[in-house]
Amino acid sequence: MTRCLELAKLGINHAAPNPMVGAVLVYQNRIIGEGYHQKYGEPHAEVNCINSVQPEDEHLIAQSTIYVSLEPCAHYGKTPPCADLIIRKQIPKVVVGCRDPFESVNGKGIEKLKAAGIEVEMYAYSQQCIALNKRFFTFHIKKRPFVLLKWAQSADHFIGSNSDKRILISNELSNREVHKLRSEYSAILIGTNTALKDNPSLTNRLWTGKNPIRLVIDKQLSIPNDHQIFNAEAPTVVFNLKKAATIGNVEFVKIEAHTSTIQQILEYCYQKNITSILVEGGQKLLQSFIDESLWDEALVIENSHLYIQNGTHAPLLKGEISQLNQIVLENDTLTYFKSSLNPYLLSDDGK
Ligand code: AOF
Ligand code: ZN
Repeated sequence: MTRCLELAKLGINHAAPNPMVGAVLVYQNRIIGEGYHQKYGEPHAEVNCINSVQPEDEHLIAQSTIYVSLEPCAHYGKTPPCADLIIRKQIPKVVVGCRDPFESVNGKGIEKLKAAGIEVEMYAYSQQCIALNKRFFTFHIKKRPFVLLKWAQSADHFIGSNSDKRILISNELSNREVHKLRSEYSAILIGTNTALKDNPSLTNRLWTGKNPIRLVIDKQLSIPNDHQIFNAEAPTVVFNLKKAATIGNVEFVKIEAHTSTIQQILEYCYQKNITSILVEGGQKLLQSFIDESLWDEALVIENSHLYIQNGTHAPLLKGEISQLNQIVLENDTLTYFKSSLNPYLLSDDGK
């Protein structure tokens, strides 16, 4: 199963909105096949695993055990059910990493295998498998995307100064870490003031992999057309009070004035199969996610040498939180916090 998880992680940049899944076929303590879910819409881990078996080993499949980090699927989606494939190949035993929370599967894969007389063993350390797919699990169980809040603060806990001059708080190494996150998350969200003040492009330039979809709140449509967020490098969604339209790579989504803006954004993401979002500011937007208890993890980057003394205070995490891990990169300390309101992420494994 450890090998399954290693394989699964290779799908980090392309599997979403699907989960990362790995599979290993074992005949008498020898691995005769391995595979993982490489890309959304393409074959599942079990298919790639079984297809990888060398012709001279094919006769062993019906005497092997298949390990899969997620319950084999039971539904016809973009691909046919993996449970059917396992039954057809007459694999006598399946070790399942964890149950699939997706409504069309959710135990039905396991039932199907058992009904066909296959021995199904549930992996003892299923939390490791769940943690790997924390975004996918949160999306299906909470019916909203996984939310990571991120900000950089000075040693005295300010995220910006009072002057118009932009102060660089984080350093090159921690910026790279953020770009890695941008490659892993499906979307990135900012508020109006951040867009106007910083004119960010929100693309991933310092890491391999894709750009996230850019989400911006601009209720009065005050962000100029030539701002970087509208460049052609990634799709952009503008949540506003005035119009619904699609112009090139920019979609304008009309929201209601009297309902929570972030609830409406999360609902939009759920409908569009956007399983995770990275919230990069500003202070008001981050604080509203905290106040509405709609966050899963927070990444706080603190520059230990910088004192701003006067400016915008960093958001304040409240409620039940715990520290996940900490990385020190030159002057910056990156601390990941976890909201204990997400019961599906009980373990810190797989981080
Ligand atoms: C598996 N093995 O490797 C993966 C599974 O649209 P489809 O056909 O690709 O189905 C997507 C769903 O299948 C996804 O939401 C999840 O429930 C499951 N993913 N299942 O047996 C795999 N990636
Ligand atoms: Zn499948």
